[in-house]
Parts: sequence; structure tokens; C-alpha cells
Amino acid sequence: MKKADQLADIGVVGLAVMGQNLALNMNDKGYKVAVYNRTASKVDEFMRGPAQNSEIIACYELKNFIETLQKPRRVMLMVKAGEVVDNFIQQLAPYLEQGDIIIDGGNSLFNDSDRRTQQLAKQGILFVGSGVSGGEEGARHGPSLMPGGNKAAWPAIQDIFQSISAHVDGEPCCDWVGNGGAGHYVKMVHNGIEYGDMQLICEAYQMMREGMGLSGNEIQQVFAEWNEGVLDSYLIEITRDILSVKEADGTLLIDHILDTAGQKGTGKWTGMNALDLGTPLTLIGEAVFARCLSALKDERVTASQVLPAEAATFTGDKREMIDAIRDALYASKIISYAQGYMLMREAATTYGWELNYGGIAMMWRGGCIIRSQFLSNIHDAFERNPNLQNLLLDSFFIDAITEALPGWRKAVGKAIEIGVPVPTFSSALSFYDGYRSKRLPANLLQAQRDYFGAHTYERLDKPRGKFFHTNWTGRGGDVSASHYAV
Ligand code: NBP
Repeated sequence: MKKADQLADIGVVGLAVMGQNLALNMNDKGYKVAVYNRTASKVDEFMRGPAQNSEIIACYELKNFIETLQKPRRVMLMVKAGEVVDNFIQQLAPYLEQGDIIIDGGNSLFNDSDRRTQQLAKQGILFVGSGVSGGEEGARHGPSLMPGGNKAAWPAIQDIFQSISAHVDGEPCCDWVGNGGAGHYVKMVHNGIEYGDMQLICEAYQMMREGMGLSGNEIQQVFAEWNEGVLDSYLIEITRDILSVKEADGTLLIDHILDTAGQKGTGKWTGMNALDLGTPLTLIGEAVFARCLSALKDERVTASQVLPAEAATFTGDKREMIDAIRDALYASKIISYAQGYMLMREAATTYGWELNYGGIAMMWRGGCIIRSQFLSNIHDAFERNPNLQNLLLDSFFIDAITEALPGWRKAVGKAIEIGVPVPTFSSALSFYDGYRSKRLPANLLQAQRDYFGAHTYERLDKPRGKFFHTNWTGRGGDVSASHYAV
């Protein structure tokens, strides 16, 4: 039996890129870490390689791994999401005691984390489902961490989590998110927003490259300039850098990369959840579909040979259009975050979470892929009004949209004229015009539904909740359909 001071503060299961780097990060911050991996040779490789000068303790059996940990035992799983997590929980549980903690730091579905929190609570084990963002670099030097689950675990993991996370202005990019699956939910929305941010940048690039015929170097300069202003963010910064990478023959690498996008599902999950909750998350939805359309490369090549464009070529002042594109990007980004926050608000109501919206913006300010200056503005908006119904109603964002609106309309109008696809710029603008509309054409839609299906409608001149049916053709009856929403 090891003495208490020889025992590890935390154990990490899973030694692929994330587990290794988190373990090294914890070690650097002065925590004693034990590690375990299904394939034992990976433990050896890690200990001989990156961990050779660390205090990390290698374990080859789960029983011994657990015995190496201080109580309450803290075990962090960094393994493939899904069944693998359930299997490890099953294998670990017999060795654990009341008050011990299992943390899942993988990209798990929030519903799974909800279920695991509840199931393990019955055995007295505290489960934490934590979003971890920032990839390899973040895991090694400071990720954004979004822990949720059984709050009784938070005091026992807060120090470790907030020490290893990224920091911005001295504040950790990690705080308790909420009960059950809340941590993984917020990570899922983060990833959805990441899909949106990336697609917005790609549309700006496409407008300049294909629409306006700017050279790679010119576009690189534009991104460099944008990174100094309101768009200052990790994704704009890496775009600037990507656009400067050349092949041996001097051509830009970017021009040789096949234009079909991959995806691993978190954007799709966000979109599916928005449909479930009835939230108009249009921008992220379009970003996911844009990746799907890009994947139809062969079909697009065929279509490009037979379908007419009937589009104009770009004319006009290039500088003015570049500024308009910047405004479109900024305003659309505001819409995307406003929609993401609308979704989290709806989820909090549906799943019974108390989410700290300003705190979430703080967690995303550093360490993660969507990190940006802009997130401080969101944090400030919720500081001004913690009950803010929608980001678009905050004074800072009203001013920002007001300023960007003319350029936004100009860029979307031009894109349509010259035949450049801008699904997120344009759907964001349509959402904006819909959101600010006192009256939408849903009166006609309700009339249509009532016409063909007797689904009834409410009237402007009668109280809400009172439903009417019209026998539109004179041939239908007076019986109406039941009221329910799905
Ligand atoms: P992977 O997602 O590639 O998972 C590798 C780990 O899972 C290894 O320890 C591997 O063990 C273990 N594993 C697998 Br795969 N199948 C197993 C099985 N049937 N039984 C037991 N163990 C199994 O590693 P990662 O990229 O480090 O990511 C870890 C988690 O963090 C994932 O959930 C991922 O989605 C998430 N995440 C990844 C990133 C990133 O940038 N990579 C960022 C944020 C979050 P083995 O060595 O024995 O095969």
C-alpha cells in the first residue's frame, strides 16, 4: 500500500493525443497523475517518450490504477465516446467507493452524460461530463473546460480543472456549467458555433477569391487586417496563416486542397437538437448543410457543366466590397451566437438546467477553437443584464448590427448577383429580418393549414389560445383537428 503522499491526485484513462497532453499539463501544474490505457504498449511509449521527465505514474491494471489514487478518487476518461465510456465505467465501478468521481472528458452526447450522472449517483459515485476544447495544443497548455454533471464533485475537481485550463485576464476558462449533461451540451453548442464561424470565414474567402478574383496574397492581407479589429479571433488568425503556406513550386497549398469538407457529428447534433427544441438555429444548420453539399464533389462537377449561372461578373470598388464582406461576416457572427444562446436558453428550460450564460462566454474566451475578443462582448452583455432574453436586444449588439447592416445587405446582394453561394451570410440576414418583423406571413400559413387539414388558427382580434376554423370551400365540415405541437 502506498503512503498518502505517494498517491496520485488524479488518474487519466486513455493515452491518445488528448489524454497524454492533459496528463502532462496536470503534471506541469504540480498534480501527481496516474495513467492507464487499454493497450499497454501505449503506456510504455508515453512513459519512454513525452512523460520521461515527469512524475507521472504508469499503471497496467485497472485495480492497481485505482489503488494508486488518493480518496476521493478522481478518474478522468479520455477515450473514444460512446460504448467505450460505458465499458470503462462498468470496469471501474467495482473498485470505487462512495464519493469517488468519474469524469468523462470525451466528446460524449449530452444525453449519455445525463444518464451516466443519474445511474452512477445511485451507487454513490459522482459523475462529471466535461467538454474539453482546444485540441492537442489546448490539452497540453490550457484547454477550455466545461464541466457538468453531479455538482457534489465540483469542490474536489475545481482546483485541478481551473489550474490546467486556459486563462484570459487572469480568469480560468473553466467553471461549473450545470447538472447532468449540461457540460457536454454546452460543448456541443460550442462545436456547432465553430461550424458556423468556419463557414462564415469560408464564404468571405469565396467571395474574394471566386467572386472578386483577388489573389491568395491579397486575401491573406485582408484576413491579417481583420484580425486586428472586431473579428480578432483564433479562426481568423489561422486562416491568415493558412493563406501564406506555399508548395515547393511557389503556389499556395490552399489551392491544391480538395474542396470536400469532413465532419464528425457535433454540428449535426446541435442542429438536430435545435429541431427537437424548436429553436431557429438557422446559421449552424446551413453550415452543416454546406459541408454536406461540398461533399457532393462529383455531382457538382457534372452540374457545373450543364447548369447556367446567369450571373454578373464583379465590378465596382474592391475596397468597399471587402469592407462590406467584413461587415457581413461580423453581423452574421452576431446572429450565430445569438441563435446559439437562444438554443442554450431553451435547453436550460427543457432539461431543467441553470446555465450561467456570461460564464459560458468566459469559458470560451480562451483555450478553444472559437476563442475571440468578441466573447468578452457577450460576457459584458450578460453582466449588464443576466436575464437578457436575446443577445440581439443588448445595446452593444444593437449598435454593432446597426453599423454593419448596410455592408451586410450590400455583400449578400452582390453575392447573389455574381452567383457566389453564401448560405450562412444570407440565412443570417433572413433570420435578422424575420426576428425584427412585427408581422410575418404565418397568417397565410395558418390559413393554408386550416384549409387543407382543419388545423385551426388564432385571430389578431381575439385572445391568444382561442382557436377558429373556417369552412374555406363550403364543402368541408365544422370539425377541427386537435391542438398539439411537436
Ligand atoms: P481517440 O478518440 O482516438 O480515442 C483513443 C482512446 O480510446 C485510446 O486510449 C484507445 O485505447 C481508446 N479506445 C478505443 Br479508440 N476503443 C477502445 C475500446 N474498445 N476499449 C477501450 N479503449 C478504447 O483519442 P483522442 O483524440 O485523444 O480523444 C479522446 C476523447 O476526447 C474523444 O472522446 C474525443 O472525441 C475527445 N476530444 C478529442 C479532441 C481532439 O482534438 N482529438 C478534442 C476534444 C475532445 P487504445 O490505445 O487501446 O486503442
